[in-house]
Amino acid sequence: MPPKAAKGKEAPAERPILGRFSSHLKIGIVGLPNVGKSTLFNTLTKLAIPAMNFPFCTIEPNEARVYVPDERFDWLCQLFKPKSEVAAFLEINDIAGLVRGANEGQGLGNAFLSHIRAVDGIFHVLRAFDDPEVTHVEDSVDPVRDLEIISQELRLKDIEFMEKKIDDCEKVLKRSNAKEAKMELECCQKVYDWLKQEKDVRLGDWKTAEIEILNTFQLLSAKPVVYLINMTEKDYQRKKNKWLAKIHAWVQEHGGGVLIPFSGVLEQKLADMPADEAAVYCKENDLVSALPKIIKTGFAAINLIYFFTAGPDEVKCWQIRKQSKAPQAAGAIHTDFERGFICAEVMKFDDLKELGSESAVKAAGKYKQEGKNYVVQDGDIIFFKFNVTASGKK
Ligand SMILES: Nc1nc2c(ncn2[C@@H]2O[C@H](COP(=O)(O)OP(=O)(O)OP(=O)(O)O)[C@@H](O)[C@H]2O)c(=O)[nH]1
Ligand SMILES: [Mg+2]
Repeated sequence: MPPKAAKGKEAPAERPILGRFSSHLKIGIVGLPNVGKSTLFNTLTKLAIPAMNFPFCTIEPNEARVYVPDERFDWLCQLFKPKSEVAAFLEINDIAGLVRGANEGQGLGNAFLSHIRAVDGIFHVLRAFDDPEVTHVEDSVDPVRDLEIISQELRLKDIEFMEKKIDDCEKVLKRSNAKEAKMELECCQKVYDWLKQEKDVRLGDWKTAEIEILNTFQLLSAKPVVYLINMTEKDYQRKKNKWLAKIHAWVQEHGGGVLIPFSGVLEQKLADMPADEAAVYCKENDLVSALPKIIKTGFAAINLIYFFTAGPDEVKCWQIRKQSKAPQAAGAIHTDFERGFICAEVMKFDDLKELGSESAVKAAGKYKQEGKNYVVQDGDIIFFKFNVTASGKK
C-alpha cells in the first residue's frame, strides 16, 4: 500500500487542462453551410424575452452571452430574495459555414479558421434533416461524411501550423542550443506525428510540460467538441433519426463526446411564440426545448464551473476554470481577496438545500474552512476571509 499522504497535503495535482487559462472563455458554433447554425444561434439569442426570465446580451451580431439555466441558482434566489441576482453566462459565437478545402482558402477559408482559433470550444452542428428546399453544399444529407470533412479541415490547418512551428524551432536551434527550444521542437514533432495519423490533438495523452507548450498554440483540433444534431421536429419528438446511431458510432471511434439532438425548426417555432403558448405547445406535444441542455453542456465542455456567493444583498455565480484553487477563485471576486487570502468557508449546495439554512449547516458540522490548496467545486457556496491590510488598505 502506498504511504498515507501527510496531513494537510493534497492529492497530486491533476494535469493542467488543454486550452486557454482564463475564465473568459467562449464556444463557437461550427459546421458546414446551411446546417442550421444561425437558426440555432438566433433562437438562443431570442431567449432574451424577459418574460421567459432568460436574458442575454448581444456583443456583436454574431456573438451573444446566454445565461446558464440552473435550478440551484433559482433556489438560492428564492431563499435569500437578494437585491441583486447574477447568473452565470456562456459566450457563444456564430461562425460562418466551413467548406471542404477551407484550409487551402476555400469559402471563407482562413478567416473562418481564425474565428475558430479564437474560441475555446466547438458546438459542431450536424444536419440530419432532409429538406429539398434547403440546399446542401455536398448535395446530399450525410452527417457522418460532414463530420469527416470538418474534423479533417481542422486537423489540416493544425498540421500547417505545426509545420511552421517546427521550422521556427529549427531556426532558433541553429542560433543557440537552448534547452527550451529543444523541448519545444520535440513536442512539436510529437504533435505533428499525431496529427498525421489523423488524430485530434484533444485526444492525445500529453505530459504536463507538453500541455504548457500546446496551450500557447490554440490548435483547432485541441478544442473540446459538443455535437449538436439538427433534425426535424417529428424525429426530435419521437427521439428517432436514421443518422443517430451512425453519428454515435463515428464519435465513439474518434475519442467519444457528447451528442445532443435538437430541432432548429422547433426551437425557432418556440422562440417565436409567447412564453405561455410555447409552454402549452411543449406540454401538448410532449416536447422539451434542447436549448438549456445545449447551454449547460457547452459551459461544462470548455472547462468552466462556478461557485456561488449568497446573501440578502446578492446571489451571484462566479465563473472560474475547473481545477481552480480557493485563492484563484477568490481572485475572481477581487484581486485583494486573492492576495490577502486567509481561508474559504464552504457550504455544499446540497447540504444547504437539505438543511435549509446556513446555521443548520453549521450545527451539522458541514460548514467547512478550507485553505489555499482547496480545489473549488462547481456549486460550492463560498464566503472568503481575507486580510485587506496585507495590500495596505483598510
Ligand atoms: N427543414 C429545416 N430547415 C432548417 C432547420 N434549421 C435550419 N433550417 C433552414 O436551413 C437554412 C439555413 O439555415 P441557417 O441556420 O442559416 O444555416 P447556417 O448553418 O447558419 O448556414 P451558413 O451560415 O450559411 O453556414 C435556412 O433556410 C433555415 O430555415 C431545420 O431544423 N429543419
Ligand atoms: Mg449562418
